[in-house]
Amino acid sequence: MACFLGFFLSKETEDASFKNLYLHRTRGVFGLGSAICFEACAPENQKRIRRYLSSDSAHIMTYGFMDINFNKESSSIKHEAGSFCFLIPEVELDEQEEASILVVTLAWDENLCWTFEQAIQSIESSIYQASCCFWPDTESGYSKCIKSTLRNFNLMEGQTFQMACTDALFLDRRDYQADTVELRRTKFSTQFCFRLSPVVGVSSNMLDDANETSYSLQDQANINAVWASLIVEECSRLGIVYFCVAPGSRSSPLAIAASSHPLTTCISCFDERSLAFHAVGYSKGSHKPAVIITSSGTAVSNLLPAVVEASQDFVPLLLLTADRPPELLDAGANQAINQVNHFGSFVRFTFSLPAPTDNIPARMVLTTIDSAVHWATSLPFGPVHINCPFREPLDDSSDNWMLNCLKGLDIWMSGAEPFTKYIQLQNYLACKAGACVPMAEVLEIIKGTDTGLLLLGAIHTEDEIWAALLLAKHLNWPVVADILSGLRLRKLLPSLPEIEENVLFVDHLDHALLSEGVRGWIHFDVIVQIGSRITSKRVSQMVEDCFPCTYILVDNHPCRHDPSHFVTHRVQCSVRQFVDSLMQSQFSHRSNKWCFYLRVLNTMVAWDISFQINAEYSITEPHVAHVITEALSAESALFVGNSMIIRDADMYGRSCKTHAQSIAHMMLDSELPCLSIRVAGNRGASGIDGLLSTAIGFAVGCNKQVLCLVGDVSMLHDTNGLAILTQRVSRKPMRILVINNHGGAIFSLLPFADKTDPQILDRYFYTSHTISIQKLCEAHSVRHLPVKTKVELQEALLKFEHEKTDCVIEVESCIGANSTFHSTLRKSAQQAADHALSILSRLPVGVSISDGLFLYKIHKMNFSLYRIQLCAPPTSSSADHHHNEFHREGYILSVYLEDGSVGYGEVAPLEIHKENLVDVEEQLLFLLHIIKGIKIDVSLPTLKGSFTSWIWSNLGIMECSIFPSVRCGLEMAILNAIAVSQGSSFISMLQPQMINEEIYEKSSVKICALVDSNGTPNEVAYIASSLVEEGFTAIKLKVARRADPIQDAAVICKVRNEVGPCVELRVDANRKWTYEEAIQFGFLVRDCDLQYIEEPVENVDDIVKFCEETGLPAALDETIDNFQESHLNMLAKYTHPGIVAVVIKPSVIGGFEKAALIARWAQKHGKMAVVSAAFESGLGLSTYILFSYYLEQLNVVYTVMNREIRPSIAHGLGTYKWLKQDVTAIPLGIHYDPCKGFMGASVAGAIQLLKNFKVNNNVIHKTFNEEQVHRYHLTVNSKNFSYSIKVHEVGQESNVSTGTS
Ligand SMILES: Cc1ncc(C[n+]2csc(CCOP(=O)(O)OP(=O)(O)O)c2C)c(N)n1
Repeated sequence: MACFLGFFLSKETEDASFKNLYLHRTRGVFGLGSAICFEACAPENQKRIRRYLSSDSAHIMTYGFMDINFNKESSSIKHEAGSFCFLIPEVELDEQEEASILVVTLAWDENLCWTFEQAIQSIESSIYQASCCFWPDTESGYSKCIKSTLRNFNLMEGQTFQMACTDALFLDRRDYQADTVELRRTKFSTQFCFRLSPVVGVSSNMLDDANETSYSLQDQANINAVWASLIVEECSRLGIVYFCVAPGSRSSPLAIAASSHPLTTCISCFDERSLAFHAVGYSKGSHKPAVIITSSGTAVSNLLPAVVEASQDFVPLLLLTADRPPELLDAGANQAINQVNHFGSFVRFTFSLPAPTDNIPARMVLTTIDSAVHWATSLPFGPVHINCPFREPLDDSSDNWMLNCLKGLDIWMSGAEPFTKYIQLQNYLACKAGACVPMAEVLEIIKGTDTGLLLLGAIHTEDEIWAALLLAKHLNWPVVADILSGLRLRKLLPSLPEIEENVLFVDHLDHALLSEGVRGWIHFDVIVQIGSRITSKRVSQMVEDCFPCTYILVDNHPCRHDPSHFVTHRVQCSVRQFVDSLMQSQFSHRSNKWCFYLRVLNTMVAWDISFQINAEYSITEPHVAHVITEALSAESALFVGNSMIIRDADMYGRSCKTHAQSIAHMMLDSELPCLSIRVAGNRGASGIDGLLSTAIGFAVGCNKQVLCLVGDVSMLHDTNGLAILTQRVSRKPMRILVINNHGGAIFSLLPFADKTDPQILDRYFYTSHTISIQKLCEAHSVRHLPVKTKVELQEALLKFEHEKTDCVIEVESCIGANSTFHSTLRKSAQQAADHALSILSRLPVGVSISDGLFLYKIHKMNFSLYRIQLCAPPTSSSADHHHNEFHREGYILSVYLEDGSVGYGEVAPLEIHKENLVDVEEQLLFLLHIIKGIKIDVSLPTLKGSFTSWIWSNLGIMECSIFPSVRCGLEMAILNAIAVSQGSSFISMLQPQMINEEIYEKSSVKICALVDSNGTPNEVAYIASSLVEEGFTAIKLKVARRADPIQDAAVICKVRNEVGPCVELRVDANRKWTYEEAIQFGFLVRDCDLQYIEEPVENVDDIVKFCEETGLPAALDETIDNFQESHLNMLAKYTHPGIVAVVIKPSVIGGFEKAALIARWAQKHGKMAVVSAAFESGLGLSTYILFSYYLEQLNVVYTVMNREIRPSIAHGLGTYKWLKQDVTAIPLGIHYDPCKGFMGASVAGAIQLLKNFKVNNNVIHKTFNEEQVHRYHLTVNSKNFSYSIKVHEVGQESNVSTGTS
């Protein structure tokens, strides 16, 4: 019984080849070893066979051939009728559609030579062999690949074989005559190989050429072919199977050998430069060298750019350049140049072979390859060059050669190993865990670090990415992850929230460093950098600025990567080795405060970047970088081109949440959760050449769905990459996203751009063009999708994520707009960083944040129901105007901090709110109990998503569950409480960088009067003119309350007549008109110079149409109250210049944070952000006055940024006139401001009111304090399960209400 047998049957009906098997892309049966071998020999064999087959082995299959006689001694097979050779494999792997079945069969017979022990050993070796075949990356596994068997066939000439299979019992029952045994031709027997001994095998059309069933060195027609096939075979034995073949005649022996080898995958391109970059990409993706075969002459020179990139980025490559033999060099022969040492210092090894001859032992060819590959794959990895001269004949015409040049190759030929194996003992073993002195020193430094930074540069494998993450967690240092680290564009896993919680990624350090304050403040005493390259110049500059500090650089290559010459410790090892050596030590976590500061800084800059990008209606280049993570899954990898896109991705890329899915969804979805995204780029020499080709190679090498981002000039530089794209060699489909700004936009951001003649810039820097990328794609039959909007981009990325074809997505952009937007982003981020710094610098002295990141604790909260008298019913009310008593009800919240400070807030829903007083009371009662003991951190007043996340993470309330008026009141109370605690004011909380009591003293907020418009035109006009006399310069009139718009128009015309042209007149239709009515009104008041018409039409989709048709300005009000999804997404519909204002009622839209977001959007788009009250008391109004003032200050920033003049805006706080009574005795300071010339609310007055706020107990009807709460766990045990409910029992004994949480 022999144990070397092996076979493979492919089930592929289309495109089956042995290569597919090797690349794990085929289904089939794979067998190794023979548990039992059936041969037509002595009859006693049959008896023996029976012993192994019992009735329950009916499903065991046997595989083999009829009519062959296999002679083990001579290792040969003969055709012989009636003979056969069948086997039951020891290890059989059946790759089905959905499942893999592994069968192991053990058979032995003590009476024969096949003992139990031998059988076990044989099985072990078969399993080992199988694992090597299927996972060829395992140690030396590749060389054992069964494919090598194909190389050593020794078949009878001209004989064809048909492989068959049957179940073992069937074979056993019959006498083995071909005509009587009913053998099944295996349904997939068209492709098979069967190895009978180390040197004998049978195969069908596994080879590329279906007719070719055998191959041996002796068969080679001439010595060129012998050497070429030795080179290719040795490469394949070394695991190098990806060949990039450029056309040419001199290289034909190599091209033929590579393309006819069963193991190799070949790809070709007429352009050697693109092809070589493709090889670089493959090597980057697979971490194995690709081979490039070229003809002689400039074909070789064209490899240089890729060789330079490979050399600089430590990418292994093998260049096989065909050459003329020496006698044709320097003699005027065609296409002959000096190719020796052609790549100078950019290759790690170079050797010029002699022209093939049988005078030299062929072993020399093998040792040359072994040596070259050793150099390529030893540190520092890089390209190697073997120059290969060939004499004619270059085809496979026969030319005698002496077999004895193969002397010494017998063992090599009968095995599958490379000729020379290089063995390296890893020196790091000796240096583990501080055993070596320098590493001990590094450990000591890290242990003593106060403020450390972990800088992650380019990291190339998933394992190393995980190791880096582990290190970040272990050190608890802030992390700055470069775009090439794989951890910059993270996917946040709901199942692993602790990663983002425990590791502080300072993703936006680059933009935070735009602030001079931050640059002066930031300092690290130890920096550990993993991986050599850092994309951000500002981060690199910061590292320099930290000097003197300890700067430890870890990378496995030995080269100096220290352009600023600051590295103090250079650790040469892999990331894993470094992390392993550090994991055994414990480090104290001293820099809590430092981390907290950086977290606040990063969050604020991140918020601003996101805001600017999301609030921009049109698609921008930073937007592409910002959303790209959403288009990447566990199956994907990213290839980033050079110039702007890599910088944009590094600056504006962000992590994104993987969608929370239902269990059922998760089970059906094949997508695995992932955290990191592998990212590659050509940063060795940062060329814009060959990027497309590299990306395609990377896709082949890493076997992932690659998304490639490139600029248009880069794409045009490498359009021949499209020719490579159309050859789909065993890779997943790619998405290529080209940002077409019609030139090299990066130059517009350089300092000289402003000072250079635009024509010169255009021609010699941007190289502006109008080349159609679409037509280029068409020419190459590549799918093309143009993208002009954000939505189109999202759809295009999604659409092609699941399609099987490659595609080019072209995003339209423009150099000028891109440059302006980048500048806006930088300014805005810088302000955000300054803002963060001013918050942090105002932390009270002596505040301890060692127990976390919190400064205040809420001691308790209570709330009181107030009822105050109004002079008239609110304009929103349907109350009877003839009544003479009108009231307003609401709640005053009091939030007490542990230090005794109290802050007040108002919750007072009206008819315009969705919630009413009863709903609010219920929610406040709930809050009363859960808010006790909750901590508040200093970043809460930033109003940049801080409240939303605080409410969710501390109170456990989802954003959509808290009533808008409650949230508004809560924010008001908390901000006021912090202000009291800090001895400052609500306004200083929002803009700590601007605290200046003197300025507040002089400042006032312009107030717009509100007129209900009841009465005749004359009556209304009279009211309006009395308001003007009082000092008001802005009046809002309610309209759409009369029988038809003509009457409303008459009132407005009359008012305008009466108040004169200088008063700002606004009208508010509250969506009460049909489109036709609104148009009718609009035309009638065309000449009244209205500042805007608020919500003129009932159908909000008609508002833009209204502006266009009437040419009148409109404002949004109810529209923003009703937003369901992201505010910025919804607002994107209203960027039309006809919409000139947004009226923001904080209590209706859900608080100041949302109000600030909408106001910022409005200001960014040049619209007025008008704060409006909803008939709140003096408490709410004073907070709104300060909030309006805050928005005015933000507006000034835009005014400065855009060099435009924006007049101050009158805010909708005229409702104060309705207050006959108030919740406080302190009066609101609203009066005519003679300096400004308008009716204004004093900022200092509002500050004072809030500071000295005391509730007027006369208007309080009921106060709600914390009731007795009885907390306990209720455990419920049922038959099959048990659960526990946390119960909070609230209330009196007699009136128990129960809630669960
Ligand atoms: C081979 C090479 N030539 C020239 C350069 C200089 N260079 C850097 S960026 C750039 C323009 C790239 O334009 P594009 O690909 O459209 O990207 P964008 O600048 O628009 O982001 C050039 C010419 C380079 N890096 N590499």
